[in-house]
Amino acid sequence: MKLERVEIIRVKLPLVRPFRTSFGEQTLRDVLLVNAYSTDGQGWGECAAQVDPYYSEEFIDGAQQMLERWLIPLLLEQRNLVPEEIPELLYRVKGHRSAKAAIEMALLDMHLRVKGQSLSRYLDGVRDTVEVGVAVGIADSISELVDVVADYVADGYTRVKLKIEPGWDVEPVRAVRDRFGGLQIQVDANAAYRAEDIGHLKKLDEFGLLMIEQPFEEDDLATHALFSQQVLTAVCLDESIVSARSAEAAIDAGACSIVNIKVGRVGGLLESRKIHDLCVLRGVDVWCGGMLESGVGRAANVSLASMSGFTLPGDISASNRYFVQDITEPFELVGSCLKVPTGAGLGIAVDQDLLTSLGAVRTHVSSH
Ligand code: OSB
Ligand code: MG
Repeated sequence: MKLERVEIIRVKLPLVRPFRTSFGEQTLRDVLLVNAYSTDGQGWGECAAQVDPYYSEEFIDGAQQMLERWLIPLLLEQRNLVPEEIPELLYRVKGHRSAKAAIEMALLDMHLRVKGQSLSRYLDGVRDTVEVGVAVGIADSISELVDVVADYVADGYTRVKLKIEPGWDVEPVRAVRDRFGGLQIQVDANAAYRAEDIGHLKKLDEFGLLMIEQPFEEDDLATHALFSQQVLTAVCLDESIVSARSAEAAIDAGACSIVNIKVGRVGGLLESRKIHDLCVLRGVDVWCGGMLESGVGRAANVSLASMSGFTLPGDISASNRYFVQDITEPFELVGSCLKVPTGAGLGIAVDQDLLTSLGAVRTHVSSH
């Protein structure tokens, strides 16, 4: 195919509940969609970058610049664009993985729609529903946290991820553990701890958690490895894993026994597949992380999580956990699962009228 033009769409979706992590609070999702047109057809992608560069060095306005000035022009130049070759074509640009992932997603969606194949089938997915959980932000009080978790349990979620930070860890986890006996619980620190906190974090062992996600800084494999030796709970890496190569280094270093795969963080669905395959080979469990995506990115996540190695519930909750109204058909909880889209490509349709009524801002990028 020959890429002809790309529309970048920005729209703000308020979150139904503020989401607080160790790096700050978010009250809305600033969505960046990529709507790509080629000689063959059309495809959608979503950029996972956040408003502020607090989770990673990327930020959503920077990702848009990157797409407009470098990534899309580079792809517009190609006479014959093959989706599998996109990572290599974009390799010249350093980093900016979430921006790269967004355009790759749109071109894969386009390619698969033309072929009439679902993304799940393309990725050799083995499930038609995927187990999901819900990420619960830091609350103002323990009783408020317990109430929020109770709402999610009532909705059908059987796994929660509690965000932790120094001063908000052992006691909130104890309260949720005490109140919800059978609930699967894991925690995520978003790199908020330091090596001297190892002794304190080991207290989490008494709660039978599924895992502790990214306690230390993203480039600190050594402290994660040291911690992994001392703690009984499985250690999972999120921010530290940006490619199949960095996943291999982390596994070799003994820094984790579980890997969180996020399409944006690792630069796309194709790199995600590589990490999945590596982890299956190395006997490391993987699960699909989330970045508060709209239905577009959520469709990609659910499809990715249908692959065989995704053995733990993903941070891929139902649309109504995030938004009053999603911009695609909503993803709904069935038991504690979401259905994998079966339509061609991402298998979703974007509600263009809704985008317009929400005040979406559109920017066109083409070669002339
Ligand atoms: O660390 O997993 C994270 C959201 C934004 C940035 C980082 C993270 C998250 C989440 C959200 O935990 C999970 C979701 O999308 O439901
Ligand atoms: Mg995380």
